[in-house]
Amino acid sequence: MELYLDLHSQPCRSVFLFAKAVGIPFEFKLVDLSKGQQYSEEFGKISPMRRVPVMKDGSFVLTESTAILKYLVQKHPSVADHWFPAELQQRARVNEYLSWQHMNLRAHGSKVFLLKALFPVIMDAEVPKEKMDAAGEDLNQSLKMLEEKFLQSKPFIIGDKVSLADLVAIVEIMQPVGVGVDVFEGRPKLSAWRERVKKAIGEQLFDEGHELIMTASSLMQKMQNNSQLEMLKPKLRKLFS
Ligand SMILES: N[C@@H](CCC(=O)N[C@@H](CS)C(=O)NCC(=O)O)C(=O)O
Repeated sequence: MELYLDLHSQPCRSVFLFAKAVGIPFEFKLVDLSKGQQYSEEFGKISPMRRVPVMKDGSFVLTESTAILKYLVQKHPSVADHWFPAELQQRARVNEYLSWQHMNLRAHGSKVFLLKALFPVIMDAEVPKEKMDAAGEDLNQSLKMLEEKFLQSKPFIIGDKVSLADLVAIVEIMQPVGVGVDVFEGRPKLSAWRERVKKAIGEQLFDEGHELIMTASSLMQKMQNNSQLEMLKPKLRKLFS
């Protein structure tokens, strides 16, 4: 199996960490987003969506991180049940979180990240304060929902054990953290949950998966000197306007 990834990307990290944590072997195919490699002819043949992650299992190509995660669970019976429980209502809880996160925690965490990491390079200007404040407020609302609706007083989202829901949540949360927005400050419950998730994945593996994003400021420098950036500018300008 091949996984096309860039570990700056949250959905790529979820697939990478899951495969490694449960011992599914794969070939790591780097698609360097900072170099615009998603627009290469070669990658276009694999996925016309030009987004990562992509999984290639023989001739079967699959996009969308949550679809890939579920495919891996279902393909490998050795994967422990708690990751995506067979029991109807537990599985529904995982699916509930995965459905919610796209337009909420992912959207809001990504916005803060993109504003901090890319806005100044793309727009050649500082981020307007009201824009940053609004993005921060949205992210706070999502984090509040994660704590109050999804986690409540349980160790993990579905109860006593880690699942795909926790994994997908933590990789999104680490995105703003990578650009210096410490969302764990003043949130002891969320911090304790992060430590449990880290332990469940394996601390060394967790840090390996997050190494790039924790030095995301270098991404800005890399992109600044990159001619491919011109291709990305119109898309990002639209996002920021
Ligand atoms: N819903 C997709 C999102 C994939 C996605 O947005 N990937 C981003 C990186 S986080 C990407 O490849 N962006 C490249 C681009 O838009 O040019 C998933 O969960 O896999």
